[in-house]
Amino acid sequence: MTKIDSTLAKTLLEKLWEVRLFEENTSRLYKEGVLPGFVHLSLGQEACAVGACQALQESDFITSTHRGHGHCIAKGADLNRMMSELYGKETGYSKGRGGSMHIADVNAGILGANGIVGQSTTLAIGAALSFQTKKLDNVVLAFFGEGASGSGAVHEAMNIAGIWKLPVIFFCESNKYAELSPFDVHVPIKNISDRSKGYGFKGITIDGNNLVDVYSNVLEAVKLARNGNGPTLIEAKTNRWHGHYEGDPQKYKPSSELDEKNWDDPIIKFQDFIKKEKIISETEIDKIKEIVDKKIIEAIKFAEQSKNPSAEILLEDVYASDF
Ligand SMILES: Cc1ncc(C[n+]2csc(CCOP(=O)(O)OP(=O)(O)O)c2C)c(N)n1
Repeated sequence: MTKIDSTLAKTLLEKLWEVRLFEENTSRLYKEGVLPGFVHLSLGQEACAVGACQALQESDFITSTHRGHGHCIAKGADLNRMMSELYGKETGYSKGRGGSMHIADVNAGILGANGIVGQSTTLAIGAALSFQTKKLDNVVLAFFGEGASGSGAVHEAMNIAGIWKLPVIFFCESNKYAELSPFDVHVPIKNISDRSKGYGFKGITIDGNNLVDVYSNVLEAVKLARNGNGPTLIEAKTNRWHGHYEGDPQKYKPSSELDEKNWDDPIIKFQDFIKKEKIISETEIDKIKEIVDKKIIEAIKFAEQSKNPSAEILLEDVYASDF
């Protein structure tokens, strides 16, 4: 098993809490009517984002989805600019014009959240082809959902990636539902990972709520890709605790899944592991959460105090206009 030392454990736990607390606060602010637009939260899926991104280097890229806060945070996006974007403020990643699904930071290797389901994989193979052509050893990890996996775009991306042995990791967050449709309504097989056989590369299904499993399996896939051995499809079985979007009444879920007592919490799982293995002390574990709590409060303050975009800049960054 991959060794988790105390420095790594602290980093991982801090990231897990950053994702959790950023999104819990987003949920609250959305309910309070503070945040405009639409938000899709990944609460319950934190181990996927954090484990996968930790296995990458800073110069590697990710492509993300409509449920992308966790991916962006885990890959190193700035919490203040992210929160500002959600508030629609001019200090946000897209100057407040895009909101939750328009967070990108190329310097941090984040090629963007993406509202077009499935297209994270096509963007990823483009970036991977560029790395391969330039003979760079960087890799690209594409996050997508099991719903996206049924789209033509994902099939085409995997097919080309298999033929050209592109340095890409296809990371499917298999969270049981695509919008309101349960897995078995739109997927005719038990595991999405079985599809990799059709593209000529390795596929594996893992416990997406187990951070150590996610991290070690992505490390393995990254090693293959970096060494010119092509893609891996990793299907991480996980749970989306909230609705498809905030405000979704979730009538399609059985009541047992809505009961918090039954939630398989990836953070508790990881903390239990750290305690059992005596990697860091309980006091340190508690301190990490307190530190992150303050960071999120700071990010909210930063967003609140930032300016709304002025009307004068309405036509800036617009590529086509009649004016
Ligand atoms: C090309 C495209 N088709 C349909 C939609 C509408 N849509 C938004 S999210 C979603 C389901 C995505 O499910 P999945 O890929 O499993 O991701 P999850 O929401 O579970 O994270 C759909 C169909 C879209 N945004 N883009």
